[in-house]
Amino acid sequence: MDKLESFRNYLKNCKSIISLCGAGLSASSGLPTFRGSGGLWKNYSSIDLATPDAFHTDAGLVWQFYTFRRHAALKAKPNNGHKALSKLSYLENINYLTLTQNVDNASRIAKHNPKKLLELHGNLFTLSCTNFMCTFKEEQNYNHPLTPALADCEDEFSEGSFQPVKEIPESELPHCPRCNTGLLRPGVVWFGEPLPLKVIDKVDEFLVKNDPINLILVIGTSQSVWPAAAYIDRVKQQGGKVAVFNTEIPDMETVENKNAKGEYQGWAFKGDAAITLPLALEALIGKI
Ligand code: BJW
Repeated sequence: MDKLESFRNYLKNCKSIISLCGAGLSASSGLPTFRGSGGLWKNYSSIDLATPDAFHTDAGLVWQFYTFRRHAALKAKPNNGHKALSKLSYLENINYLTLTQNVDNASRIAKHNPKKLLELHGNLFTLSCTNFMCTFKEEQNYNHPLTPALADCEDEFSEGSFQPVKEIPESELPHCPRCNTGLLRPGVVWFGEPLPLKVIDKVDEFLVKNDPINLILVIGTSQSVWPAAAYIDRVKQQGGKVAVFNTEIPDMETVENKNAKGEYQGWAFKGDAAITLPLALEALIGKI
């Protein structure tokens, strides 16, 4: 039996499915990934800029990075991978949940069922106040630029070529409209910060209530960030199988390990998730 047929056969008997999504899902919508050649912005590493340290050291630099990201996300259109998951999220005969590490809003714009979408690393369009005494949080703010000093950060993604960034004094960065003193920050989860407790609790609740989860779709993620990547093992521990959708699958044989009878125990679909995912799910969701 070929791989796609084997996957589709397994899929049709699944009662509970989780997807774990990463930056690769939005790559064909024109949004850069974090790691590899796609992970540079004006010669800075995207990973180094997504940290509390970077924000404390140079909030102006980090705000320029996030202004670029917000603008790119506002321009981007969801691709067929987002649309496939959106369709999956409305099927009534499957217990389903999407865990996305992406902060770009693309799943929401693809009209994903909001009750079945958890944003593990927050959202680019959420703003919160950094003043310890202030609880201001705005869930969705699409203004661009947020202050006049942040205009002109929206130039195209520049891979490797150095383009200097401006120095912006703190007084010209977004400030809290409630306390008027605190600097605003993007409502995303940086390294060393805890994931939102409410979100972690909802994932746990789903995993316990729907044990065993039959399948986890691992889509466009390097699986290098914790605790997100740990959900893959958690599903495996419950006896569930793994299907990976990625342009790079270095350990193809490990993912696609077969049992003694030669039957697939997991699947690796190498290629653009915007193409491979809708195709793999077609029997459930129809054509996109
Ligand atoms: C395609 C494609 C196409 C391309 N189709 N595919 C040592 C061991 C274990 C853990 C740790 C450790 N040291 C530190 C930690 C914890 C740390 C961590 O995981 N570090 C690792 C790097 C080791 N984790 C944390 O700090 C987390 N918090 C935490 O643990 O808190 C504990 C705590 C508890 C209580 C109090 C205090 C603390 C937080 C992690 C937050 C991650 N944040 C970021 C930035 C978010 C904001 C923003 O977007 O700016 O999240 S970092 C970045 O990585 C971003 C992403 O969501 C995340 C994952 O990246 P992703 O999505 O996988 O992207 P890439 O680029 O890595 O991969 C893209 C993939 O797509 C590639 O595989 C391509 O091949 C593929 N691809 N085109 C299909 N068309």
